[in-house]
Amino acid sequence: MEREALLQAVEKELPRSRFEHTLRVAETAVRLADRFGADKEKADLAGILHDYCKYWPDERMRDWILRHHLPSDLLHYNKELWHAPVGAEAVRECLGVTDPEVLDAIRYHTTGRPNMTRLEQVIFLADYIEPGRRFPGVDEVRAVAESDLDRAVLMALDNTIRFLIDRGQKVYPLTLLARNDVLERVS
Ligand code: DGI
Ligand code: FE
Ligand code: FE
Ligand code: FE
Repeated sequence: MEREALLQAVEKELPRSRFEHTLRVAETAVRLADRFGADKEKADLAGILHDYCKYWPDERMRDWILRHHLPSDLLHYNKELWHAPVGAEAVRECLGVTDPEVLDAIRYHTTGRPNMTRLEQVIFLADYIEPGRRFPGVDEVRAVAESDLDRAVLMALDNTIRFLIDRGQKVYPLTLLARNDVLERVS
């Protein structure tokens, strides 16, 4: 599918505000890719597609996790995590996207993981800092993202983990592993 057709397919799945978030993530991801040496075309594609399943009903996502043998431990964690791995499967099956780097960037855009590729970091960070985001602390992450990809990813992970702890919520183990890993790598 061409970019324009993919955009139309995504637009059909999302409310207007979420579609606009998607466009801002793609734009931000291309800028970050340019800055930190990731593939700009893949960053654009992964940005466009990353939230493809965000508005699928929980039951439909649960069904995909089971039928497609996605990690079933996800079912015991926040439902907000499901749209990322399900999204990777869905854009492959429904939209014919085959690039494994793009699919992994979608798959890990919410949790992160240890040893993230540059493209995965770029999508993870673009989703966090796109100009529509208003989290506490996001401006500090935006400033660091001007020059240090690992450190900006670490700050985003720290903020998210703190946010979850403050609300008494579970943290998915992969997010903790991602944080430990990037902590070791920051300069
Ligand atoms: O889909 P978006 O709203 O654009 O952003 P996302 O895919 O990063 O977000 C989902 C939310 O998931 C994020 O605000 C925090 C929440 N969440 C719940 N449990 C976890 C988690 N995020 C991470 N990284 N790890 C968790 O265990
Ligand atoms: Fe998301
Ligand atoms: Fe299948
Ligand atoms: Fe998003």
